[in-house]
Amino acid sequence: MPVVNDAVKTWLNSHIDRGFSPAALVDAMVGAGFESELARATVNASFDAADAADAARAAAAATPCGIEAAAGQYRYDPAPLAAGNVIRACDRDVKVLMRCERPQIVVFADVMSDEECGEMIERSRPLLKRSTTVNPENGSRDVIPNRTSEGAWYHRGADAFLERLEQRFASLMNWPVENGEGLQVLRYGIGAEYRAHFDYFPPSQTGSGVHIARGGQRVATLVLYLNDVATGGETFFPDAGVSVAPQRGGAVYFRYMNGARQLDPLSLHGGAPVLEGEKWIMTKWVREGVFA
Ligand code: PD2
Ligand code: ZN
Repeated sequence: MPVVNDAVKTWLNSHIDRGFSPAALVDAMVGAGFESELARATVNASFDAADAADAARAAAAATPCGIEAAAGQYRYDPAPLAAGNVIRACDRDVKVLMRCERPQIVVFADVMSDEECGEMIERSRPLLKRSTTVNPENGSRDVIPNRTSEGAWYHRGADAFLERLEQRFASLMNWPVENGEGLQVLRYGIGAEYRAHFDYFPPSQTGSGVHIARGGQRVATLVLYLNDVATGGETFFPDAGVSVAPQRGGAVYFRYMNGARQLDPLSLHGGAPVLEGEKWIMTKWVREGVFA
């Protein structure tokens, strides 16, 4: 007598997806030698599981902000990034130094040249203003002690130099350039930090709505390091036990929303206090839809 193993379940799921009826699948299993009660129970259980998955997908699609997954419930579907140890990103070969699967983190070297990093720093120096964060209640941008950097924002495609960088980052992340927010450059002096936070807009916070309305939820972040930091300033993921040291021209990518619009609580991260020297970074946040 055959047994119900993973291969049988996979076969059942694929036939349910293709529209076969429960009766037809029970008949097929009985024809293959399964006992009829077992066949009926197995087919019913597979239909129940498929219905539950459909309902979860529909709920996620109907939820404007996505769904913050409970610990251990986030499903790690494949990130859009290319495989391999070197990724051709438009006009540049980028080295992959580290990949972490849970949460999804990739560390890169050689994303930007020394000259490009220097240019971004010099352009930004006169524009810096104290950084803000999104107010959880009303969505306004407030100065708070958790984030003590200074920053400058750039409109997407503001000039040819920025456009070229944006094309490269879009190619590296394999995500449309139109879904990217404008670049933001940040400077951290000694002691400055960005305490642990999420880059996605938490669905439970009313202030998230106004931000989601423009391009949908954030799905991933690319943090580019514009200088070497003598001590401190790491990008850390406290619940994953991962810490990335800034290296000029390198970057860290992390992805926190999957295709079912679940949000990954393991993507909690921060910028550690700078202990010596200063830290310059540039961030590219990307949305699920076009950010206009
Ligand atoms: O400063 C950092 O390393 C950092 C890391 C992750 C900054 C941010 N996120 C951010 O500005 O969101
Ligand atoms: Zn962040």
